Amino acid sequence: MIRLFDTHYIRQTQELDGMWDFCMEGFDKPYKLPVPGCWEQHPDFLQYRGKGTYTRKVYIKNGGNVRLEFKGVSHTADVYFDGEKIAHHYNAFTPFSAAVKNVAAGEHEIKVHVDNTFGEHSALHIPNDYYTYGGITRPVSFEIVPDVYIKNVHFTPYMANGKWNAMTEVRVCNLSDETVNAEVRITLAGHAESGVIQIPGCSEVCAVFESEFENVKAWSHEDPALYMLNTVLVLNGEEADDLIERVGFRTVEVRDTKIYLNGAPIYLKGFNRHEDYAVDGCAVSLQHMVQDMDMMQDMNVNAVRTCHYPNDERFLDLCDERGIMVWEENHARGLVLEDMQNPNFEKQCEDCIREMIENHYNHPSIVIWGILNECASETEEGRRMYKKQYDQIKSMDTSRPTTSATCRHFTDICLDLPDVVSFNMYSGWYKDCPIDERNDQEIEWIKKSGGDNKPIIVSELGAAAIYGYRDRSRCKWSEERQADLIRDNLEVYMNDDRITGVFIWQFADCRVTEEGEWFATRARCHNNKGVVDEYRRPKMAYDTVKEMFKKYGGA
Ligand code: ADA
Repeated sequence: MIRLFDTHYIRQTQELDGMWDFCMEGFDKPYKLPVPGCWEQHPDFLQYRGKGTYTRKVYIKNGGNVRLEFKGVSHTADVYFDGEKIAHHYNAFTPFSAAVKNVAAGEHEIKVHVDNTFGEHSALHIPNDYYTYGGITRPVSFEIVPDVYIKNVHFTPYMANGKWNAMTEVRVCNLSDETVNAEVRITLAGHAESGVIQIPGCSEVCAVFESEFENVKAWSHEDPALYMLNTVLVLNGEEADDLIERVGFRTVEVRDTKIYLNGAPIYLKGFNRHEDYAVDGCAVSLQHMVQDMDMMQDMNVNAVRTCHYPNDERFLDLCDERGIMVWEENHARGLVLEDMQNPNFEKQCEDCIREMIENHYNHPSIVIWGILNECASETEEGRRMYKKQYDQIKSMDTSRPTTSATCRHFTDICLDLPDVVSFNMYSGWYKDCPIDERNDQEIEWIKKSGGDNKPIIVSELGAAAIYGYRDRSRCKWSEERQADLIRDNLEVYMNDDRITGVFIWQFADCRVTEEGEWFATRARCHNNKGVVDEYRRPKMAYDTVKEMFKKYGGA
């Protein structure tokens, strides 16, 4: 399943989930592996960091233009169609597509060379406190599109004269050499509009609709109202293509020290959640996504942070449906200046931000875009790159605020750049210090260092515990200590009106790489700060969070 709703009624589309042929580079032993999936789930590839090739056949009944969309390949893909290279993509966490014109009816071959190796070619997937898996790890769709088809639709809601309005941008792509006239029709909640556009050969044109809507409800945490936005492309009087999006009417603004949703101040309370599950790797199944969501909602969250990369759209669809507000961020974790000076870094970040916003723009649940978790924001060169990425986000989307989670305490020189200032703080775990005093120091420094009069989020707080390790001494690594530290931290942060949100690190234990100077010191080669373990078995802190999020922070 690609999304939690049908995205086409007219366009021919087929999902390529299932068993693909696989072979590891340099070996001709044939395997069959599931897609989506990680090769690490197979006993022969538990720790395999290398290259492999996935292959499958597809049958086309009538000829046409083929469009392949990969929602995620970890971490680099080279895609071949009948032996011709049609796509190259870096980054496991963003989708990419490729079109092949005038394909004949009959059987065809798709081959995907996948690479999850580390090295200079990979500036973002590096040895880290999460695992870079290998495989076609998110769903794949196969479509037949007309010469002129709908590339994407972006919906930007806003309030005007007390009524919900929206700008709808429909990007249409013309694969043919000829100029084509097309009619674009949009319908939402009984409202219908249409317009005619002319698309020159081999180009794209954007049709823009400005609409006022009657009888629609706002999207909110308490009442996440969603609407289907149907876009149809009419060519020569025939309905030739369509795209269905699901949207919500809501606005997000930053005013002074608060974040406002639909004009009301919000307090974000939730978890940092890695896409990692014991038996799935990063190819988290829908069932396990739903289980994660059910457990987080059982703990009374209203938000989630997609640490540290764009998430699977099915999870974002779940957040839309459940009213869970999302901090989605580009792919980066803990990169020092030397890492950011990798010659591939800036392009790989730029591509990730563009693909994240282009593909996830319509999710009402996404209320903030984040960048560069704990990267080199204490350096002038780092500042240049932070500013470049914030500017890129604003050039694509002015409807959402920006932020970045810093750990450059007292040295960060980028706090003036984002709309919201966020900091990661592990008082009581990495530093035995009074939580409230350390919090006061941090906020006073933030206010003097460019972050004055901005909303502040504690983007990480937490402690580790080994599941099942109970100790009446409440010593470090016991479940008791983790519960105590999370309680003590939340007591401070959720009772400080200078703070507008908290994200606990982290929802579930996750696998980390054995490579890297210190990750190997992680017990079990896992980051053990989850309030549930990688099998989603709750630790004592689960009930602590459930109680604290019920007690504080509003609905
Ligand atoms: C950092 C980082 C997280 C995780 C955490 C920890 O704040 O942002 O990804 O590594 O520390 O567990 O230490």
